Parts: sequence; C-alpha cells; structure tokens
Amino acid sequence: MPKFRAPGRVNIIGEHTDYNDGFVLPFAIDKYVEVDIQPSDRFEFHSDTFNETVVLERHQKLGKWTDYPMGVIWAIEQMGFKVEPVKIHISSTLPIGSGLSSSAALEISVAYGLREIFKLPIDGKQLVEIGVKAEREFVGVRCGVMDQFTAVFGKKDYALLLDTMTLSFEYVPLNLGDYEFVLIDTQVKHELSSSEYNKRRAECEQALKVISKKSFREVKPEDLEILDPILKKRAKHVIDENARVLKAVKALRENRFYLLGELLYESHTSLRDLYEVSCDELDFIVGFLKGKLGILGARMVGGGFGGSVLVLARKNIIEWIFPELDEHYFKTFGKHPKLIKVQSDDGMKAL
Ligand code: GAF
Repeated sequence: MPKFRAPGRVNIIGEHTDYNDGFVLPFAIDKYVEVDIQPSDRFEFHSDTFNETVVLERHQKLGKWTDYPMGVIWAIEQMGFKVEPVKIHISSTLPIGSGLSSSAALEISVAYGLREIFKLPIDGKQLVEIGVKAEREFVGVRCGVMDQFTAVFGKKDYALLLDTMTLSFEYVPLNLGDYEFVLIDTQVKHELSSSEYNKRRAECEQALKVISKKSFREVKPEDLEILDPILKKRAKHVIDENARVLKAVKALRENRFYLLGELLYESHTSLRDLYEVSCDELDFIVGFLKGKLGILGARMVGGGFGGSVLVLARKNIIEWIFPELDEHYFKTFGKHPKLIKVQSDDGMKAL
C-alpha cells in the first residue's frame, strides 16, 4: 500500500516573521501525519482523528478537515496538472491545535503522495508552494511558508534557518549538550486564532504601506515613528524577532544555551505585548517556569491563542517540575496541560 508521511515542526524562534520576509528557525519532529493514497473512481477521504469518511466532488469545500486534502488537489491542478480521483486514508500522531503544524503536515503528506503516485514533475519547493496555496486560498488562512517548508526539508539533528524572503536555507546542527527542548501543551485553542492571524498579517501590510517600504528588511527603527501605536507594536515585533533569530543561531552554534533561553523569553514577551497573539494559559506556563532551576527559557510556539509552550531545559528536569505546574494550572484553568517530548526528525518520507 502506498503510504507517505510528513512531520510536524517546532519553531525554536522567529514567530510571525515567515509572512514578513523574515527569518525562522524550525525543526521537523518525530510526530507525523500519515496518508495512504489509492487511485479510485471518486474522491473519498477518511480521517482516523475525526473518525469520519467523506465522499466529495472535485474541489468541493466543506469548511472542515477535508478542505486540506482537497485544497492540495485544487492547488496541484492550479499548477496545470490533473489529479485523478483518489481514496485517502489519514492517520496522525501529531496533535491538532497544539501549535505543531498538523495542517502543513497533512498538506505536505498528501501533496507528496499525489506527486509520487501520479509521477508529477514537481520539486520540493513546489510542494511547499502547493501546501501554502491550499491553506491560503482554499482553506483561507493566509499562512507563511515555514511549516510546509519544514515538513518538506526538515532533517534529523538539524534546525533549518530559513530566509523567507529568498527561500534560501541552511541547516544548523541541533547539539543541545545537557539541555533539551520540550513542549507543554495548554490544551486550549481559542476560536479567534485564524481570524486574528489574518488580521495580524493585514496590519503588517498596512504598516509597510504607511511607511512606504516593500519589506520589513528595509525598515529602520526611526521609520516606525509615524505609525499609529498598534501598527508600531506589530512592526517592532517583526523587526526585533528577526534580529533574535540570527542571535539564536549564533548562540546555538556557540553552545551558549543560557543566551538562547533568554532569547526565547524575549520572544514570548514580544509576542504577548507587541504582537498580542498569546493568551492567559500560555503566559501562565511561561511565567510559572521562569526562574525555576534548570529552566533556561520558554515561549509560545506557532500562531498563538493556545497551542504549546516550547521550553529549553536541562535534560529530564521538566519531569520534576511538571506535577507542580499541572496542579497550579488545573486550579487556575480547570484543565490539565500536557507534556510532549519530541526529537528532531527528517522531512516527508515514503513508507
Ligand atoms: C502558523 C503559520 F502557519 C506559520 O506560517 C507561521 O506564520 C506561524 O503560525 C507563526 O510564526 O503556524
């Protein structure tokens, strides 16, 4: 049976910069969306996660999970190729809504599988383009390129320093010595996440328009003075976060993990106060961890408004701290957070 998988991702730093010509530093993880694709006489999709089978017309939009695989088919056809009817069985070890990019993993596993089955002459960067187009124009979230890029080009033991302006990238070794990255899932995903996401993107576009610049890469701090307070905050986040990514790469290369941790905290503060995409649950976890022995840094990861906190910690220390966090979090929010341990892994793969 032809099976294909694509991984989720953790973004070390560089949040909300990937649709702003910025830098990002994600790595692919050992949690995946897996698809089994068979030629068929109709479009039939099954999701184990939603325990549902749906038969659709070509390009039919339903406003639910089926829009991701159908969006990919639509995007491939927009590129001028024909996709014959297929039956797709989808399973996943990647939690949905945890900020680990299950949508891009689904898009890329389907795009990759269809490429292989129909022998389409599409390269890795075009697979990224297909996933992004499906999500932006079919699903309706105007995402950047980071998640799809990582799902295609991720590499075990490396993070990917991606310049989203040129789409050039380099692999940065993920040697964390006595430290590790772990995730704490808030177990919440607030409703407004996709509408606010699109709003932030529009605000960034508006900021550039007001200061008459094509890209944040050309913007100097003094250019921001003419912006209204909200647009100024958004732009400042993008500019500072970009600089943090480059500092983080240097810190990682020089094994300066305390510095890397500080950059994670700074990124969180900026996402909370300037970009305003955090939420009480994320802030609670970051605040709780800050200053604890063995914790070097923490920040929200992904689009925000829920999902997970990425923590840089001394190896295995989180298991000691988590029960107390769990207790306090439960008292405050009436639900339990979830500890998720991940390793870096390769991008898409045929199984
Ligand atoms: C989501 C998007 F899909 C990414 O493109 C990126 O913008 C991220 O939010 C925020 O950095 O995962």
